[in-house]
Amino acid sequence: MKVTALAAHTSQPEAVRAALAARGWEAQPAWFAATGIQALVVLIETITEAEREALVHWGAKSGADVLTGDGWALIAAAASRLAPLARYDRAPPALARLAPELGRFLAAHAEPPRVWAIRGAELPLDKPLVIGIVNVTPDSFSDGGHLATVEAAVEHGARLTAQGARLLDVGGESTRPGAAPVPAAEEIARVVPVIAELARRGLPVSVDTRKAPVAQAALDAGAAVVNDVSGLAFDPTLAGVVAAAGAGLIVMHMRGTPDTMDSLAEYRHVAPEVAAELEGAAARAEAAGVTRNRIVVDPGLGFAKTAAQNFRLLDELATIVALGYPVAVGPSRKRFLGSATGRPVEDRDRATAVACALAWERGARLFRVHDVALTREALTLASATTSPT
Ligand code: PMM
Repeated sequence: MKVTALAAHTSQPEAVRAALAARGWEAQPAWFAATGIQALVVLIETITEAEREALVHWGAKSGADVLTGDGWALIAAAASRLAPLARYDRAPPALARLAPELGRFLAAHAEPPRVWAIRGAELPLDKPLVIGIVNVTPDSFSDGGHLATVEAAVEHGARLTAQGARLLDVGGESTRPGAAPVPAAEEIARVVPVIAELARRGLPVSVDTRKAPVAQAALDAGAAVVNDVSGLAFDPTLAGVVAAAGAGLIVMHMRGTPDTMDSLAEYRHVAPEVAAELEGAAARAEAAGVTRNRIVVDPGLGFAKTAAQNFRLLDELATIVALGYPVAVGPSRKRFLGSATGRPVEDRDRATAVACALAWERGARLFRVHDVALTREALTLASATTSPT
């Protein structure tokens, strides 16, 4: 049985909390009550006919809306009304299979992750966490060839940190559509001197790579995070390297390789399908020993998605957030922003900042961007608007 939360992007709980607080309720019970009455929509798939009948019966009794078809049901109800279905002692026996999945989802909804454990540190997620991009590639789509020397790359990283980046993502292989693969030795030669110097200066670094030998060399040079755009699909030994180092891991969604991904952008409903594939990648990471509190998931905007699919995914980001892992997004300067604004790649930083603010509202907590200062300003405004005071 598979449970997917359909996007419920709304600031309703905060409004309810404020109403209760204004009437004398203390902070904790007010928040608990506010999240309890929030309306959720949950899609349940691969159910039996008996389970479907039991759900319809339960819906009629409990006043929840249940829409069903062959092998699936969609339930719309307040979180507190759904909660009994996640309890073995309260759920109808015919729905016992639903309890563990629904329980995981409701727990993540009530208590989203507040910190991300990386190697040697815990990064708080109560405020937006901006990741600055340091590409040391000759051919990345927006900034390839800009940082031709180690010194230039390190100075760029230091500048992004001064602008508010909490992590610097160093990449040595372009992943733009159709990009040629780079041999591991070449990628290591590009990234390691930059990572070593940034780490020596005490700046937290992540390495953007799909390859275990590159990840290992980067971790040896002082990286604290591995950012894998292939979602552990390219090199099955990568997760083991991350686990052994106790590093943080970003698993991003894509299909195929940069060479083939554009032809694989076929979805019936993009957000639940990306969520399911990301959940599989995170499970592979955990099976290899990466602990749950070290994993961040990223829907991979621009990777194996059309412009329309990227916008749909951005709007339905709460479906990815409902997996219970912190969510990162990387819209920076991408084609789908150009398709909406008509702006060329060198003039997409404002659109990037707006996309990040929209993603924050929908539950994303980490933002991988080129222009840190501009995005940080937009996110400061977004988080000032949505965070409880
Ligand atoms: N995008 C790019 C590269 N790495 N990593 C994550 N986690 N998320 C992304 O969206 C992402 C990424 C491509 O952009 P670039 O060539 O400008 O670095």
